[in-house]
Parts: sequence; C-alpha cells; structure tokens
Amino acid sequence: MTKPRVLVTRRWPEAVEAKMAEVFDLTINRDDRPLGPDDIRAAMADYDAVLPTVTDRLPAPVFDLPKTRTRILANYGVGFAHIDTEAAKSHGIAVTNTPDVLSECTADIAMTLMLMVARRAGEGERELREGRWTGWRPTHLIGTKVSGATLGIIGFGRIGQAMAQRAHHGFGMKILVQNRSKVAPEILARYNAVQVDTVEDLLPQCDFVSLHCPGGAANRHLINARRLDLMKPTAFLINTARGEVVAEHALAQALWFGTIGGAGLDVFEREPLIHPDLKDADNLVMLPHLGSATRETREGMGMRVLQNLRDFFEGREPQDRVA
Ligand code: 8YV
Repeated sequence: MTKPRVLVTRRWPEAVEAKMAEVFDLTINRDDRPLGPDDIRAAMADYDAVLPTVTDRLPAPVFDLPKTRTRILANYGVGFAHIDTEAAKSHGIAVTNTPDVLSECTADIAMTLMLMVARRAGEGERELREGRWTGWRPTHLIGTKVSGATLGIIGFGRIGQAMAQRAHHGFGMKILVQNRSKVAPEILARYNAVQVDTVEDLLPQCDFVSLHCPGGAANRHLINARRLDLMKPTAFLINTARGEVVAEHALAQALWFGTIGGAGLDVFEREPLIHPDLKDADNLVMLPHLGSATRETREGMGMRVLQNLRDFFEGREPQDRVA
C-alpha cells in the first residue's frame, strides 16, 4: 500500500516528526513562518492529510477547490476555531484535534499567570533585572492573596476542570463555574464547585476569573467593556483560551483605569501582535502562547495526531474526530 501523503505545516518535536516519517510520506514546512491560506488551499490538492496548527487559517474559501485530495485535517492542538469545520464537512473532509494531553500544562500556565499577576512577580523581576531594587521594606510590591480566594471558571471542559483541581485542592480556592451546558453534579462535587447560569452572575462574585472556553465566533469578545465593569475593581482576569474571547482594547482601558485589578494573558487577538496599549500596563502579565509548551505535552500532541491519522487511514474512527 502506498503511504498517505501528509503535510505538517510547522516544525514539530523531532521525535514525533521521526515517528510520523516512518508511517507516512511526510512533508514538513521547515520555514519558520506559517503557510498562508493560499498555500494550504494548494496543498489540499496534493496531500491526503494536512496537519494544521493554531497559526494556520482555514476559512471556507480554502476548501473551494475543483478537486481536493485531502481527506483529513488533523489539527495539532485542542482549539480548532481556525478551521471552518462546516466547510470541511461539506467537502467530506474529517477534522480531528488533540484533547486531554495538554489540559494539565495549560492549567499550569493559567496558575502561573494567576500567581504572577496577583503576587506582582513580573514587576518584581523587572525591578531586579533593571537594578532598581533597594531592599526589603514592609510596603514593597504588595500583592493579593491567592489561597482561599474565589475563582470563577468560564468553560468547564477538561482544561477548566484541571484548573479547578489545582486551585481548589492546591490553593483552597472557592470555585464558581459558568458553562454553556449543565455540569454533572458529581463533577462539580470534585472541586466543591458551584455552577451559575450566566457570565453576569459569575463576574461580580470573583477575585479571579479564568477563561477556558473555546474561541471562534460564538465567544468572540465574551469579555467586553460591559462585563469587565461587572468585575470587582480588585479582581484579576486570566486568559489561556483564545485571544478573541477578550476585547483587548476594552481590557487595556480597564487595566489603565483600574476597573479591574490586573490580568494575565497567554493568548492575544492578533498573535503575534500585541495591542499597543497593553504593553505598558504594569498590572498585566503576558506570555507568548505557552499553554502547551512542554516537551512532554508537545510530544503527546504529536502522538495523538499520529494515532488519529493511523485510525483514519486504516479505516477506524479517529478518537478525536470533531467534524
Ligand atoms: C497549542 C493551544 O499549542 O491546543 C491549543 O488549542 O492553544 C495551544 O496550546 C496550539 O494551538 C498549537 O496548535
């Protein structure tokens, strides 16, 4: 049997690339820049599978080809709002993602941001590196206590639950949850969590709010100026989900005017561009989309893609099929 032709759109961990090359006729985009939608469209005429990441854009026109060879888009990542899954489906193309393997590391990064911004760790580190530290004093860089505070989690899937695990069992935090569907009582009970109906119900009650919902049109600007206004002026917003979930301009204003206490962001509306008004905010910690960036997780994501492809080409249903 001839090996399926597979295109990887970005460099992956070497161990996974090597494994993939054993099984497939593999092409890797070795350029450090992402492919454009036109390149991906052209590739879909030539490859049996295309393996995109969050830096690729696959809107409906990408699927508009006289003859498509691609039968599966096996996304390297859990979020797949950058792929028009309806268009894929209507062209008979399957889509898979990589859930589970990145939940823990993404929750770890959300905790990192929460601790860093509440305890002013970024400001402190900058002070040290710039030689501005004048020594211990009782009023220096006073932050906010995380342990025992109330955390609101918006989106209670795998990553939201991994966050609740850390925050409740590690830090004794009280957990409030807002989710588009009802969460099973036994799942809430694991974290002694309470589900509220709406984002409006959640925001005013929280000292920290962490976003774990999907991106895409449905959640675009879920956190906007009106909702930022509902947060306590001392509260912190953490986003490790998708940049578009937060209206960045409104957030910059809220940070500047003290509508909220601070924020921690791992994702941005126009990555890798950062809203210019965010750059100078001292009450903001920013990371360059590091959620899943550990050796273990990135390899795990690659192995999950490999398994999805194997299942698909060997006639089984891939376990992570989303369309
Ligand atoms: C991935 C992520 O590294 O999986 C996701 O949805 O946000 C990241 O952690 C990235 O998407 C790679 O595609």
